[in-house]
Amino acid sequence: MTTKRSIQPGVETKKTYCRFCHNYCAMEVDVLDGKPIAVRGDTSDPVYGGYTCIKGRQLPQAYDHESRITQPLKKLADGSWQEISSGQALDEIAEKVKTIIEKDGARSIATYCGTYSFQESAALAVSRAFHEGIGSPSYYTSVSIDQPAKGIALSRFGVWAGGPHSFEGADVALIVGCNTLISHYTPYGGIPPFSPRKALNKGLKDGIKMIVIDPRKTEVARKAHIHLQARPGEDPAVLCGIIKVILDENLYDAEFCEQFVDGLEELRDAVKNFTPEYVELRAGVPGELVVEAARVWGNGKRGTATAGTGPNMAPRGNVMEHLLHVLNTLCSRFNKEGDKVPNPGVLSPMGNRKAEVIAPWSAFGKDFPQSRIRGLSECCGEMPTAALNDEILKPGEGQVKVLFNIGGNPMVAFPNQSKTVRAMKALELLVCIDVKMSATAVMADYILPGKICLERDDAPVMADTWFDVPYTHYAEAIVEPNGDLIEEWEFYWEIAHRLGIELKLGGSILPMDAAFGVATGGVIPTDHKPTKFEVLELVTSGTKVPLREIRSKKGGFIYESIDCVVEKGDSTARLQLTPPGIADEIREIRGEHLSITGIPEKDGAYTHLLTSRRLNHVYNSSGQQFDAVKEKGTTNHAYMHPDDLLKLEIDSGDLVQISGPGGIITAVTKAEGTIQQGVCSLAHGWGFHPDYDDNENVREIGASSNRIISDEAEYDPISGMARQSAIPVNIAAL
Ligand SMILES: Nc1nc2c(c(=O)[nH]1)N[C@H]1C(S)=C(S)[C@@H](COP(=O)(O)OP(=O)(O)OC[C@H]3O[C@@H](n4cnc5c(=O)[nH]c(N)nc54)[C@H](O)[C@@H]3O)O[C@H]1N2
Ligand SMILES: Nc1nc2c(c(=O)[nH]1)N[C@H]1C(S)=C(S)[C@@H](COP(=O)(O)OP(=O)(O)OC[C@H]3O[C@@H](n4cnc5c(=O)[nH]c(N)nc54)[C@H](O)[C@@H]3O)O[C@H]1N2
Ligand code: SF4
Ligand SMILES: [Mo]
Repeated sequence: MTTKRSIQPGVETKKTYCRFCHNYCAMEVDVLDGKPIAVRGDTSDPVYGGYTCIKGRQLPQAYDHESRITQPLKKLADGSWQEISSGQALDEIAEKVKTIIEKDGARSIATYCGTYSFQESAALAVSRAFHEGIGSPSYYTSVSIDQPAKGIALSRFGVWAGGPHSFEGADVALIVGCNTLISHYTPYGGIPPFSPRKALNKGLKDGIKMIVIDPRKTEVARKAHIHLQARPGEDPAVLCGIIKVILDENLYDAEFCEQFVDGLEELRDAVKNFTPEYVELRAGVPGELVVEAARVWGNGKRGTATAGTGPNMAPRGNVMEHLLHVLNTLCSRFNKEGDKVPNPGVLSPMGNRKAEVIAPWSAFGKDFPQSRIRGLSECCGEMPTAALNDEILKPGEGQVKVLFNIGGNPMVAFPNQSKTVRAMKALELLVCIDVKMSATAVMADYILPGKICLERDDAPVMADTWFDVPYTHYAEAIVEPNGDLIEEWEFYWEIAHRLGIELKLGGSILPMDAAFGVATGGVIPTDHKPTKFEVLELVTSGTKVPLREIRSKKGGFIYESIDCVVEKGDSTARLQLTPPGIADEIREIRGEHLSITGIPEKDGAYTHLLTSRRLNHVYNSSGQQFDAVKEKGTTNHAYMHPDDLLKLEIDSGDLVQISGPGGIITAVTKAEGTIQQGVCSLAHGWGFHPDYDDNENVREIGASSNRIISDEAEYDPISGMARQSAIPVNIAAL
């Protein structure tokens, strides 16, 4: 894995990939005396071609930044921290866990896997195995406060086993509230995020027409042929309007629908009153532009409709995601029999892709472990994170007493910050694996310092089928660990070992994973500690290329020999355009009372709708401590239209008070001419902890949007997710 360079005596250049975010850019790192001294994109990588961003370039600073925790910390009775060894910390934690399981049952032990559990490639599989092993359903991840609607919609709709069209080769793309150029996030078929500007420009050059729905003229929207600058939260209405045109003008694939689809007539009836005039009134976009969007979409041959976080976090995310499946299905934007599947996955098990439907499956409801809160249940294999605070606070059988917070930051990520404070305080044991003293770690009983990516082995398990070619990359640890550190999977192994619990990796959780994702199999040895490589071999069991072979390559590699063509199908299952409840929900949306300006009356009086967004230089609450990032800004601005600032008689940069259903924050405004009037766009993950900051130092630390979001005022009935975007708020000058 090592190539010598003569830049400085003793410096070795090693290949790896960045895991600051989920984009996994291939990198070269100069290492001196076991420490990283410089990073740059690996220009020889066949997928990334040298691409990096400002966040990843901070990895050498992240390695020994003054904010980094390098020794396990235990909180003493007087609130001070004591440095202890990881062995002692694990012994004490295991002892406490054992006592609490005996006293309160296994359900009292909960895990919350935050974003960095997704970057450590064995964390999810092993933490899940731990919960299976002790018999605790209290397993939570950030997915249920991100886009739980994606899993819910698939489970109700069914899946086309041949897979969706890719961006490459498409002539049309419909992108709803997803800003890949900044977030490097893209759902199947969206803009490839690996070097996103290059991929987008290539697509445009090849003739792709993009339709973007976003209340902001985002970096992606600026490249669109049609930008529908719809009012936040009104995506279901816009999508129903588009579907109505597709159906009315016969722009759909009737033959495909006849063969593989149920519910066409009921759908037609449900959307019949979403006329262009109605959509214009309701969503604030010209009706003729909606018709044009429908025609551009419907007349295309290849391309996928996808959505990002914004519309998923607004109300009715489940319907919104469902309507995207409807659009893709009506126009049969799928790989058909004989088509090549660009990437069936390298770390995923062998298996054929067929031109057939995987039937809908049950993913939530009465047959699953029940939440004790708001009538919710486990959903798509995990409990609803928006209800975790209440599971901690509500006494009685099943009350959560212990929380392992793995690479997450509930204090700024969970809705209703004041409730999160109470919940974290109520725990008998809070363990955080983190790299810095986060707003949540400050409340922990134990902080175990995690490794940064350069210090550990990983394979891009999560991204396996995201690449648009059969690409993968095994990254070995390339620097010495800077302290007494622990990996996320290792934490669970160490506790399981001390409790004598067997860690059995399960199969795929959803049929969707079996079709598109990675399987896990085997038993992790409990009596002796396996290496990370051995664990990853188990996590990727059945992989198309042996992990050992992948490890032996230098850097990322495309496995050209993996060739997958969609075979003839034999299943009789059908995709469901209107599974139970969907048509009624669409009619319910149409039945909502609107004011004369088109705004639904149910939200009452408010001055603005607050929307979520991402910022280039930080990753949620990560990165704010680095010098180069601070130069980009030390606050998360409240972006507003200049005319809105004028109405408040303030200038860009002045402070405002934003009051929402869950509380009040102060924020620093910034004028953005291309944002819709009446919208305020604010990134989450900023601010700190109400016991330590009081909205005063917002220019230095930013403002927490979750301080004003309520988990109870409005939430999704299936996932429990709070209204995290398109939130009615009142904004006043300070
Ligand atoms: N209002 C509102 N709420 C939201 C959202 C929103 O848009 N608006 N977005 C939601 C979404 S999409 C998500 S994914 C969640 C995010 O929810 P979380 O994952 O809970 O939040 P993060 O801020 O990403 O927390 C990451 C934590 O990991 C730590 N960390 C950084 N590097 C490492 C490392 O190498 N190892 C380890 N172990 N830890 C590390 C950081 O210091 C930080 O404390 O928030 C959700 N909440
Ligand atoms: N640089 C950077 N990258 C990140 C992150 C980060 O913090 N910084 N966070 C990571 C995480 S956890 C995730 S989940 C992904 C998310 O990735 P994306 O989903 O691409 O996130 P955003 O860039 O916020 O794009 C969401 C868009 O939705 C729009 N929007 C808000 N409300 C609505 C609405 O009601 N309707 C419509 N149509 N649009 C709406 C916003 O204006 C915004 O442009 O990004 C990841 N990548
Ligand atoms: S986009 Fe940036 S942070 Fe994400 S993996 Fe690439 S370099 Fe790292
Ligand atoms: Mo996320």
